Amino acid sequence: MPKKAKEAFPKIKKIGFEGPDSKNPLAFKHYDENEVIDGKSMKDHLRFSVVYWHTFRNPLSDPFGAGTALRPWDDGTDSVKNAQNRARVAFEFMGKLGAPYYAFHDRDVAPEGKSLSSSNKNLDAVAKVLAEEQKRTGIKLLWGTACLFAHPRYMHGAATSCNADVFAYAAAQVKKAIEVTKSLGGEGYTFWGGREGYSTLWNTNLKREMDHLAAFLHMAVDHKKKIGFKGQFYIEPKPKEPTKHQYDSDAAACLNFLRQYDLTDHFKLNLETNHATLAGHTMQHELEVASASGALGSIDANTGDVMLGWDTDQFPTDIYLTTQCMLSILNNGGLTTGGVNFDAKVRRESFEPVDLFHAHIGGMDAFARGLKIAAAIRADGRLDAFIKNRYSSWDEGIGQKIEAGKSSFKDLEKYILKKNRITKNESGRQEFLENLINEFI
Ligand code: XUL
Ligand code: CO
Repeated sequence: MPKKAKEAFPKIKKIGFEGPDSKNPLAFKHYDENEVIDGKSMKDHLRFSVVYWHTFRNPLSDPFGAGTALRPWDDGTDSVKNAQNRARVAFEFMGKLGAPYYAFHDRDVAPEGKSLSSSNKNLDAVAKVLAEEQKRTGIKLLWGTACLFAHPRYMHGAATSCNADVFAYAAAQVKKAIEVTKSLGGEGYTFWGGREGYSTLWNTNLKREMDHLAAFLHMAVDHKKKIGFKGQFYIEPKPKEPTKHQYDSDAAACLNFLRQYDLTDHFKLNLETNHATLAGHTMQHELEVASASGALGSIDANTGDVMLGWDTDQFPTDIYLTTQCMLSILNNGGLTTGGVNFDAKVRRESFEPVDLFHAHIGGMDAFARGLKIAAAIRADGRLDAFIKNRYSSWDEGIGQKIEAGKSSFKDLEKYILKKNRITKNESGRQEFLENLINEFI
């Protein structure tokens, strides 16, 4: 029988849907998990997920000061017992919130031991509680991952370390993390290249490091097959932080890497808003790039701050952003194995436990609105019809011939010399379309 823990949030009941007129900060105004949009419930469209590392492990420190987070259930030790208790608290939180999924790094849920085998033992001991709590609540694991960046051994990277022993250690750690993810019924496994990059090229053999990263991922694919893990593998792009340049810098770089090393069949992308911004892209750009290659897998939902240039990992509240995300996702056929995973943390000043609820409720409502708006834009059809018409010269005549691969420079020269004018060149109507989108927001 799973142990019933003392409630960590005794004053907070299950968060319910109260509709847009509600003034209750502990209620959803827009996310009604049962509301059906385009034939699917909101719950199934959005597949919300809570991240263990920020929500339960982030002390809310910054480079200038200590952590401020008040977490009364935490006894302040790095013991397995404390980790097990925290796991039960996490499930109380997720259950009350109504999030169907969660995600974790091995070292968030269980403490690092003095040796790899004691770390593995700690992980097994906490995974046992995670399994019990998953069973009790019905909450599922969206994806697992390994923390290959916090311990000093990974100072030069993990799979791209200059030291082969570190590569071996990382491989063993990932092997275990995939096995634990499988045992918990995880629907995916994410590779974010924590320190897979460089701080200076003066000391770096870039080609050799990229080859090693590919070898590492091939071994992960082999192990996945060997143990029969059916979850989806994801790569999560990020251009910098902690290193100056991360090899998985953006969606296009990841796709190129996967193609170069013959890994495209085994990976999809897990795209994160604030990582897109750091790369100088919009999230919409990253989603469209991934989608164009059939590689849009999952999203880490957060946002940066326009005035700050680093990875602030804030909860997303901007309806334009969530609309863009959901439009790309719906156009891509929805999230299948992936989810909307809140890789976000409350501000250092928001140190009370209730702030964790406010933050997630806000993010879930913002995505619910984005979903409804995106579905309405699609049902309206004007945006789609505009784009279709914009490319209509490709649906007939010379355009059709080019797309079919049946023309050459010589043919095209002949064609245009004869025609000697260009037809169907119309306005891009950006302002008109921006106004159209605003009709729905
Ligand atoms: C770091 C980041 C990670 C990954 C998982 O910026 O986003 O938390 O999502 O390793
Ligand atoms: Co992330």
